[in-house]
Amino acid sequence: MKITDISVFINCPNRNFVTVKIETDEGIYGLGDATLNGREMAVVAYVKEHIKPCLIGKNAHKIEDTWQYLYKGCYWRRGPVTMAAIAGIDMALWDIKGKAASLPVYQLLGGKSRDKIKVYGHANGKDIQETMSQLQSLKEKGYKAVRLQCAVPGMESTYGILGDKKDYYELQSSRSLPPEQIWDTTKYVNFIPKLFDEARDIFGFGIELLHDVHNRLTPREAAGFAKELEPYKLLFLEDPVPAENQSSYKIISEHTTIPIAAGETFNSIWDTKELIENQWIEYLRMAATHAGGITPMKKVADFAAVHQVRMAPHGPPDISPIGHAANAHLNIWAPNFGIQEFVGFGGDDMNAVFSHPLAFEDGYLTLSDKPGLGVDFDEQKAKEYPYKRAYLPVSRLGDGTLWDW
Ligand code: GCO
Ligand code: MG
Repeated sequence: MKITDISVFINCPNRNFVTVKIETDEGIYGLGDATLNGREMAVVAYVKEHIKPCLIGKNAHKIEDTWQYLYKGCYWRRGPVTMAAIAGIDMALWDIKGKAASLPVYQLLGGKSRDKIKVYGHANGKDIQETMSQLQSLKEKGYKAVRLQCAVPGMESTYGILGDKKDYYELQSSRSLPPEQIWDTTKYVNFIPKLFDEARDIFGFGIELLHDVHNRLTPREAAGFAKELEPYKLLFLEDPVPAENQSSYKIISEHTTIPIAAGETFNSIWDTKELIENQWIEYLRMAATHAGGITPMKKVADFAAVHQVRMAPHGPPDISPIGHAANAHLNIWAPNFGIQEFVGFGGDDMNAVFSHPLAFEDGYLTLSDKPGLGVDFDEQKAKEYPYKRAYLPVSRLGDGTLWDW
């Protein structure tokens, strides 16, 4: 089966998504997600200018060889732009292979290790009370696990609550350039334990709770913060510090028993090496869209399993339904799956453009048996939602110093 064409689409049905379509001489096509929030156009150019010409006429069944060719063959390995571009191609090739075999992708990975995928939702309030009422309504919807974020009193602005568009807290600035927000570590670390204290008081310990620090602490600040959160028995504390220096996590894990998660921005197995080999984390947040697709994620999951690290893929609204489907096939297969982040699918516009094989039921996602990834993309409808330049906010300290995100 030969690759005859590769197209790249960039559309904004609520969020910007980069979609890759590979066509073959047997009439089967495959779809992949190559979305890189805030840097979408770089990936579009990478696929169009540097990947497409090399793959036309190549054998669509050679997924591993194509992955190695794009990763090792170009000399410049790794990096989020490269790996999102490779992910788009890799997912589309798995989609094609599944359709050709009339099997869902998870069957090609080795079959099901579970019937359904446990997920966690998000409660993001402007104060503790609002966060508690969001937690209540997620619990009523069936969620068994919820991430709690809350605006910090006295901070001029903060991440973790609804943005001006009201549909997701980190949504792009309406001015189309990155908005700037002020960060204050002291106020944050003094406040968040109160949020969890209140949640356990009201809801008890029958629901799993999580929290995301978004890399804003130093290792020792994070260790102290994590220790303070221990009584509230979190499922995990995410990204307490940046992971470029992996041994920062040694300091944290030596001081606390709270399970730690990291990895949503990792794009290579090498980013995980020390964290996993030293068992400094309990959960790995890598997702197929930013890690080069399904081919490397299978290897990452197996490597993590050797060290009792479980998979908890990144599942934000800035991954398209195709990326969510790729994660779902990996999740239903991976023996060491832990939990999937899931904040719902972005409303009518997104659902008009993408169809997907997932359904939310009582705190779990189910995955249909459609061949391939089980997704589709309406190219005509997508034209109604042109790309909109959009960025995440940038953080600064009160004195103007640029801070971690
Ligand atoms: C998460 C992530 C998101 C990211 C976003 C950036 O845990 O879901 O941290 O909140 O900030 O996906 O593109
Ligand atoms: Mg995160």
